Amino acid sequence: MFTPSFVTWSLGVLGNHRLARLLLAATLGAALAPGLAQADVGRTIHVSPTKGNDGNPGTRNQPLASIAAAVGIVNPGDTILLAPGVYKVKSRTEYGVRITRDGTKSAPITMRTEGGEAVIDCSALTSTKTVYCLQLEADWWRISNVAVTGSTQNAKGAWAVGLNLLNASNNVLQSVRAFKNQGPGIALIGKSGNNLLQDCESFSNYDPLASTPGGNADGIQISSINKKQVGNVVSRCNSHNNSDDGFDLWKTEAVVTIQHSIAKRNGFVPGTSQKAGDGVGFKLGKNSSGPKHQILYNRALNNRAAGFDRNGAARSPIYVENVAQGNGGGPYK
Ligand SMILES: [Ca+2]
Ligand SMILES: [Ca+2]
Repeated sequence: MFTPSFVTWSLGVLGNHRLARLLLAATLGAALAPGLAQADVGRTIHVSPTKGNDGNPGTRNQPLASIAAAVGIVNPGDTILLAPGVYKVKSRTEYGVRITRDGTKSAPITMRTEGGEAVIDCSALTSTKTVYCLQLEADWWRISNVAVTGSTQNAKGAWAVGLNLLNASNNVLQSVRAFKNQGPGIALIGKSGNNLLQDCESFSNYDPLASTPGGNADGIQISSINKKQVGNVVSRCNSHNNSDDGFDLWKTEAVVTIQHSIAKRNGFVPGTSQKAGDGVGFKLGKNSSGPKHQILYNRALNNRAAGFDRNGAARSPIYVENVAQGNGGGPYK
C-alpha cells in the first residue's frame, strides 16, 4: 500500500523531482514524455533562523526567517528547505506553525532540512487554552528531520501538543522528534488516514497541569479516528519516558499498524521514579467496532503498567512477535 509513497518519498529526499520525472518518462516511453515534462517541478523556499528575514523572497541568498512564513506561501510540488537550528516561535495564537495548504498526490509538498535537524521551540507560546507547536492540517506532505518541543500548559487543564495531525491524510513524516511538551508529543486525530510516521522519537513529554497530572502526555497518540480513516502506520518509532502511555489508540475505529517500535519506561515524571499517568507501553483500545490493530515486532520495556494493553478494544489486536520485558503491570493485559 505504501510503495508509491515510498518511491515519491525517496526521490523527494534526494530533492530530485526532475530526475524522477525523466526516469518515469523513460520508463513510460516517449509518447508520454511531453505531457510529463509540462508539469512544473515546484520551487524551493529557503528558511534560516539565523540569516533569514520574513521580508525576503525565500531564495538561498535571501531566506525567510520563520517556518510559518514558508508554509503560508507554499504550493503543491514545492520544497521548504530549512537550515538546521532552533526556530523559536513567538505567537499569541495557539499555533507555533500551522500548515493548512495541501499538496497533491502527484505534487506533494516537502519540508526538510539541509543536513541536521530543525527544532521548533514553542516555549514562548502564551495561549491559555490550547497550544499546538506544529499542526499539520493538510494532505500530501513529506516532512523530515523536524523536532517539536516546549508546548506549554499555560493554565490548569490546558491542552498542549508537540506535533498534531488534524484532518490530515496521505502524509509521510520521517525522523520527526517530539520532546518536553506538556501534553502528547505526537497526536493524530480527526479525519486523518493513510499517514506514515517513521523513525520518530517522542520522549520526556509530561503535562503537570492536567486534571490527573501526567495523564494525557502520551508519546504517540492516535485517537478518535473513524472507521473510514484507514492506513495509518507507525514504524520504527521510539516512545520513551513519557508520563502517560508510550502509544495510545484511544477510541480509534480504523485499523492502525504499529511495527518495529519501542515503548520504554513510560508512566513516570520524566527523569524521576515518581509515578505519573497510566504508564502502558502500547494501549490499544478502547473501540466499539473492533478494528484489528496490527501490532507487529514491537518491544515494550520497563513501562510502569502493562507492556501491551487491549484496554477495552472490542476485538483483540493482531499481535506478531512482540517482546515485553520488565513492565510493572505484566506483559499483556
Ligand atoms: Ca491517561
Ligand atoms: Ca494515554
